[in-house]
Amino acid sequence: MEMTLRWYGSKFDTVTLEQIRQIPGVTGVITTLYDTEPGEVWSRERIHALKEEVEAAGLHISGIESVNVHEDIKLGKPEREALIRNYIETLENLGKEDIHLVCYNFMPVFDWTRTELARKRPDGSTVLAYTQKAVDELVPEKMFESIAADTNDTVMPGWEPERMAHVKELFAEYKDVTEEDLFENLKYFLEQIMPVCNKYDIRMAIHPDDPAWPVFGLPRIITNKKNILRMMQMVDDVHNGVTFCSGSYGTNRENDLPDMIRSLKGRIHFAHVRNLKFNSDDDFEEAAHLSRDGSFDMYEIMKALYDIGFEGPVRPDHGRMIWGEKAMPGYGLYDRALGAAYLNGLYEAIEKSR
Ligand code: DNO
Repeated sequence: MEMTLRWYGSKFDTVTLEQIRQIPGVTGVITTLYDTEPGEVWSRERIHALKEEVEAAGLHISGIESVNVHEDIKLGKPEREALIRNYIETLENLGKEDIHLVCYNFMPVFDWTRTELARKRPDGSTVLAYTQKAVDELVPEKMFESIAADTNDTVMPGWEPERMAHVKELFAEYKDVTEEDLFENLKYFLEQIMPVCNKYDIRMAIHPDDPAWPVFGLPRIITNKKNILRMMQMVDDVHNGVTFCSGSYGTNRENDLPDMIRSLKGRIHFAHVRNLKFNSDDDFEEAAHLSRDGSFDMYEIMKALYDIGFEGPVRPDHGRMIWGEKAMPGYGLYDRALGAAYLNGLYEAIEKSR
């Protein structure tokens, strides 16, 4: 496996490539063209420029997170035809630039959902947190306002203002969309893009829904073992794969994370490894990566990845905000660097004990 860090590009990230280069064992970044809109074609020139910038810093692009999927594709509207053609063109341009991993998600309207971006932990750090109660009491538009107030002047992925401007209309459009419809629309999308993925060997890695249950009455399907296996089977191609995100699948305590990893052998193309601390079944906060700071056994998660022969990129995920850092919540340098070092340590120990 290759240790990587997510990087939003020099215009958007408070963390620099030079800093990432100095984290022991980190050789690649997971990045994106953060200022593109879903549905837009990524030009080969822009991809090439991004690649050169990353390589000039002594790193390389290990994958893209994300090429976002336009809502009309998720909704299965007639407009999807042109939008899927654009998506294919983007994949083609990525393939030509020798990029072979694309993370995306199929969550309606919202990407990940948290109710607090700066909950204070006993050690004085702040973290992202979620309580079902807060969601139940909120109207979706208000959710955006409370998120926007806490972002340290950064644009949070999945919560871009342009996206939020259309929240109300989107909710109306999803009114009659069922989980079955969403599965159908995902299948349609995947079938259309598989030929280009095969041609350029691009591994698509769907990110789970976070939290792993429906929020605000919107359907959500990438939530558990049964559904993800269904998705793998419905388009049975190795390029139709998974981003295994422990922090997202782990929100549902019925998900047995090491077991899920083992059942997805060969289809996990990318891993986000982080820990959560549960205060009750529907109140959790993001902990340090260390097992004993949270509720997951990180050793078992890393061991399962090792056991299935996972060779793709892994990244520490959301970190706590520590040591006075001001950055995009979850995406500062310090705690993610600690996370990378810890995961590398676990990995070395697992490898040597085999
Ligand atoms: C949150 C991330 C997600 C993820 C997308 C992938 O920090 O885990 O925004 O990148 O869902 O498309």
